[in-house]
Amino acid sequence: DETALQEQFDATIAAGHRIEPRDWMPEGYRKTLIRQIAQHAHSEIIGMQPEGDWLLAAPSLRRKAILLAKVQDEAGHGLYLYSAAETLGADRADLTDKLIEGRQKYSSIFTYPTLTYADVGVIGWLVDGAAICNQVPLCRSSFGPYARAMIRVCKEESFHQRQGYELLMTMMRGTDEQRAMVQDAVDRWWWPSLMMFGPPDTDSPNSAQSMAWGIKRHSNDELRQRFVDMTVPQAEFLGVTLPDPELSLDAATGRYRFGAIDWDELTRVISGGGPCSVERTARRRAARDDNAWVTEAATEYARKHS
Ligand code: FAQ
Repeated sequence: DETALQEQFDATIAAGHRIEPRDWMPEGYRKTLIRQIAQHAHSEIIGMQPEGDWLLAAPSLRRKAILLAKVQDEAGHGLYLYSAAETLGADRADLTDKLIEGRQKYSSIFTYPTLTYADVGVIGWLVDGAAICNQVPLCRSSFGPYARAMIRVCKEESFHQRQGYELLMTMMRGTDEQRAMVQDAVDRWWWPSLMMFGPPDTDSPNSAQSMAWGIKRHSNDELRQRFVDMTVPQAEFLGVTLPDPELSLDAATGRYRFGAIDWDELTRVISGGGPCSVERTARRRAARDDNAWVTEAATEYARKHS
């Protein structure tokens, strides 16, 4: 009966073991996972757009090959994650509809425009850096398919982060104009990168339950702090200034203090008011509609051969 199943589920979570798709799980656990995994998948797919905008304007064949590989990796991550959501009973086409209709979210970070090629480097360094901080603990998430997907995704994210940093190092060794481009990109992406970790713990409605279920392993603020601690020395080595006059090392804790985040901006962006919000979903809608014939043909082919 239900009580025994619930007890078994609780014991599995308490022992740090994995919940697998065929196991009984509370409806709230299933719904929370579908919400988070779908949002994560949508972020990967929408996240192809800001960098994809530079594919035809990459400064060299080498940079183009690297960027093409990275954007393709993001498509792969999205498909991986949609598959994980399907193991919970979600339907992929339905998830895409929800994204396009604004009923499901994607990461706030991808509503910002990429103005110069330095933005490609800064996305790799800061955005993939933040993604790694957030996702490495998800490799230990209590839901098996999500945790396993994260292992591969994190390996590729590490490569993405390194390519971004290498691109920025190259630009910093270049002309004054190139160094100014890097600094300008850092100025624009720093605060939005901190917002990727979500609202502060005092204002994060899902965190407590998600942590009790072992879906999330650390709070939003804890991961944000780790990201700052990791990134400040990298900025110093690179030779850029992070746009926060309050950033300072707390000698007692060894952690960096940082200034106040504009939470109104995050709220605005999450509710569809980001600089490129309209453009991002319109493009995803066009891709779905223009390519519908491919899906239909593939489905019909599969039907005939089954
Ligand atoms: N943007 O109660 P919480 C990548 C929503 S990395 C948009 O704290 P939760 C790699 C949240 O969904 C980016 N929405 O929520 C890449 C909730 O709304 P709901 C993707 C946000 O879930 C790099 C509400 O606010 N990574 O794609 C954001 O416990 C380069 C209340 O918040 C992931 O998705 C935000 N920043 O914690 C690709 C990681 N923050 O649904 C291309 C997995 C919060 O109740 C290029 N996800 N919200 O209406 C997570 O770890 C969590 O879902 C959090 C949010 C930490 C994002």
